[in-house]
Amino acid sequence: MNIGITCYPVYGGSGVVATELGKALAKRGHRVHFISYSMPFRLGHVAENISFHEVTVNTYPLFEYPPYSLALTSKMVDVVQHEALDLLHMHYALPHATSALLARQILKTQGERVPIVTTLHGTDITLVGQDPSFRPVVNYSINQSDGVTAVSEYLRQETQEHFDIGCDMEMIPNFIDTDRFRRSQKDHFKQALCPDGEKVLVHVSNFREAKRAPEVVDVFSKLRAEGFDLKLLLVGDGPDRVPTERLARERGVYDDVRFLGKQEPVEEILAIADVFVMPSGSETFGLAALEAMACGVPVVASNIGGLPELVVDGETGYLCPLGDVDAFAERAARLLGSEEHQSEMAAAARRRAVEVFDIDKVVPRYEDYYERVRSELMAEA
Ligand code: GMT
Repeated sequence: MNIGITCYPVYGGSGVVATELGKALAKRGHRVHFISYSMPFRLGHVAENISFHEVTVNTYPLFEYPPYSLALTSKMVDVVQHEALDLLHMHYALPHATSALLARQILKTQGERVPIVTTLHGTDITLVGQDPSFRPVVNYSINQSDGVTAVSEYLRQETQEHFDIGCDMEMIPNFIDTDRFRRSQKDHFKQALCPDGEKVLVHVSNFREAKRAPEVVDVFSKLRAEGFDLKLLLVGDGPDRVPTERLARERGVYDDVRFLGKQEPVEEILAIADVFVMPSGSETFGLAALEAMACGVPVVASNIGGLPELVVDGETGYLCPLGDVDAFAERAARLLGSEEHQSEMAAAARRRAVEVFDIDKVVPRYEDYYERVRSELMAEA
């Protein structure tokens, strides 16, 4: 199949998922065309079967807000026509699905019909999409897409609850390359960061408010106060990084906390982790937690959103009430305090990642869905 993919190229889990999906589809023999304002950061270099079509928006004195979504539509029309695309797959409803719908209308006037699949990821439904300034557009874009998928059952239900949905939605979970994300020996790294064999707590996020990163420092401080020899590695960057640093100083644990910033080979850091902490207040799926699980790291997470679909409480990690720092510290202590318990949960976490979320199991579900959407359209025509 010849597939166009649009996503946010530089930030967020939706861009990561879209890019990894495109790469996997290309490996499986499809031709994949990324259409966006810059090269998706996870793409690396353009490989066989993959092309990148850059959307440029010309400025003009009248345009206080240059209309990116319209330039995106024009580029989609161009790529569909010149590359003979069979389907457009939009990641994140705003504005991608809306731009694609307009492209579909324009192409229709020229006798062409391109199916549009929209994948809902998170804040396009739970936050931004519910803002009155966007809600009618998101509602319309979901209902008018030829196919709609959501990355968790939770997100599917949230969409149904908060929008007027008159179409079916398919749940296709996010996935992980379990060959890349696996436990590997990183003894030098471990030795450099933990010279006295300390255990390692890890948190990976974009340090936005919803991630509640300062709570990770509180959990860490409690564990230190209980006598655990421990280091904390914080990966990523964002608005809450400075407050998190400040809190680490206030709690007197700053010397044992490493702020590593944005790191691409995150699996190398996860290779030395003992427990992954995710105290998020909002998470439709929690891709970072899946990356940890694939690397055999038990996850202690908030019992919210799509996280219970990922973390099996008491088996692959623990789920705690939102904001309950004591509960987070107590569950982490259970793991850190027993090698046997930790390694059982680590193995169960890896097993769940492989059995349920492996890329080779999930990507065919997208292929099947594309086929279904296309054949339904053909049947209608
Ligand atoms: O809002 C974000 O943090 C970014 C957002 C995105 O769409 O780029 O992430 C969402 O999508 C990810 C990939 O499907 C999920 O793993 C995240 O849980 C989800 N984030 C939230 O729901 C806050």
